[in-house]
Amino acid sequence: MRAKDNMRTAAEVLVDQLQIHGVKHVFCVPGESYLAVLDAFHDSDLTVTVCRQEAGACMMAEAIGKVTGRPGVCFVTRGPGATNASHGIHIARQDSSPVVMFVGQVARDMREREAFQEVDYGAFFGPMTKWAAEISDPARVPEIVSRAFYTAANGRPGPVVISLPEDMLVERIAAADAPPFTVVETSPGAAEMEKFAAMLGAARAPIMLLGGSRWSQAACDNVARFAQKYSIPVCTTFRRGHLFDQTHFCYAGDLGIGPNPKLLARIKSADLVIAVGGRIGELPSQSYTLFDIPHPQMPFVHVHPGAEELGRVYSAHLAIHATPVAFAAALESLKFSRAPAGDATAAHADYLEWTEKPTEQPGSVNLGAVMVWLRDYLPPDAILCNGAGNYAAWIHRFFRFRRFGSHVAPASGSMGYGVPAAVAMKRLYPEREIVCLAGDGDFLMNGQEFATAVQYNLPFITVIVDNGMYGTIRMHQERDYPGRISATELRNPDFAAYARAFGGFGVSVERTEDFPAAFKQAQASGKPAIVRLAVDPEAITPTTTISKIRAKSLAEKGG
Ligand SMILES: Cc1ncc(C[n+]2csc(CCOP(=O)(O)OP(=O)(O)O)c2C)c(N)n1
Ligand SMILES: [Mg+2]
Repeated sequence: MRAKDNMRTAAEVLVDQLQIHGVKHVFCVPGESYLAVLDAFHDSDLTVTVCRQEAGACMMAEAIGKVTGRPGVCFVTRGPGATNASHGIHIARQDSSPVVMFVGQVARDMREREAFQEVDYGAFFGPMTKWAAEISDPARVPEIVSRAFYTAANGRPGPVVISLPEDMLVERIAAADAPPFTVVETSPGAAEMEKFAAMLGAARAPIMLLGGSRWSQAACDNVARFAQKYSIPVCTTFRRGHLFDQTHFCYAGDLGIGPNPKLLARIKSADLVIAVGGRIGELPSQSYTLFDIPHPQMPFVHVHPGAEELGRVYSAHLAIHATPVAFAAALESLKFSRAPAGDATAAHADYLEWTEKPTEQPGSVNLGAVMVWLRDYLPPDAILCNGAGNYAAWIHRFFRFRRFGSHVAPASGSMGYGVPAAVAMKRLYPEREIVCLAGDGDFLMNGQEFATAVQYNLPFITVIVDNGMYGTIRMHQERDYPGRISATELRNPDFAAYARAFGGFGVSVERTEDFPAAFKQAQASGKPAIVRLAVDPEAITPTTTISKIRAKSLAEKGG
């Protein structure tokens, strides 16, 4: 409880700083190492979500960071809590999402003895975070929390970990609060934009690649207007499909896993590539094969908010150190001596041809048909959350994202993300339709957060694509070691009964034509729901089957 003498505990100062920095939600698994913070939550205006495992809590914070651009916040206990949470920290790192994670720590007078659950967080998290620090002086709580927020949100965003010795948290101090942190935009210079205009004006087959973070709906709209004006094809990189309205005539497709071969051909023959926001990592670069390293073979513009990222892999013909928000705003006033001209219509036609109709699939459930139904049925502001697994290929291929922040999924390819992300999205946007898609393997990595959804009455629907295996790995296995199935089969629980046991709604679907009614039933239940889809294990991608992959591999190996 707060004292009346103007003195606050360090924990109270900390919780006050969070509110000053605009934090509304915190996600946590409690621990005795930060009881004083839990107590300070009690009198605060923060909305606290108590989770079932720290990875879930950290992924929830990451999802908030991803869609708002402001640090998502979680609290976890020392040793086991922090190491559990590292899964979410890795996602924040790879996805360039702002997260501030606070970790309980042993008392200062016990440090370095390997006291109960003691971990050196600087050493453990150091390479995965933008900053990892400990607050040993309670008077410095405002300073260090302020820096944590600036660091996580600005430049290339990422995770920050702050550890809190438990005896430090209960010290009473008279400390002045820090002012709210600000999101700092890095704007492109006039000279760079002039050069960009000259390069674009000279191009006859330009293409834009959108990715990364530091976007907003307004920035996405600016890019769409610009692309429309000059008919420039725009594609999105892995798990960033929400950066461009996929029904727009300039949308050229998804540059992720298993992209449209015509999109790859278009990029290879482009006479100008404009990469905005993303790092052009392993997936967008198609395992670093699409563009020559270090100097891309075609004129290449790289716009990125982190100075350290420019030139890290690609030495672009023009590197622009700017946030996507600032770059997109600057597009509006671009002047050309020769107007650019691209062929967006042809690019979009290729996209439509690739995605319009579901492909034929073995078995009685066609996941492509389910995705096509969902894309027509869900409102444009619905949010899809998912983790990793081959099932996601059907999302990328057949769903059509319309708005910024409508796809919340890990570019890091991390399993177990969908349910925590959906919990966070329903907490943040109770009025929006939230759908989680999960593989059977993927779901059970953090499926226990379904209990969190029930606890807080968060009615989102989880569609579990149940093929009885870790399908992605089985696919790779059949390619490399045909017929030698090893550690990829799964015996699953009754997922509909699982939902009911937690107090949610559950239904199992065996045929494509039964999916719409089941989905609507799940919606009507008003509860967190699971719709389990029985998918034939043969249906491993939208375009091939397990048997075909095996046969091809055996033929190649002469077996
Ligand atoms: C946390 C984590 N562990 C392991 C992997 C490796 N992995 C990638 S996909 C996959 C299998 C996914 O299985 P499932 O969720 O059932 O989806 P499916 O591929 O069967 O559609 C595995 C094990 C990963 N990406 N993330
Ligand atoms: Mg599976």
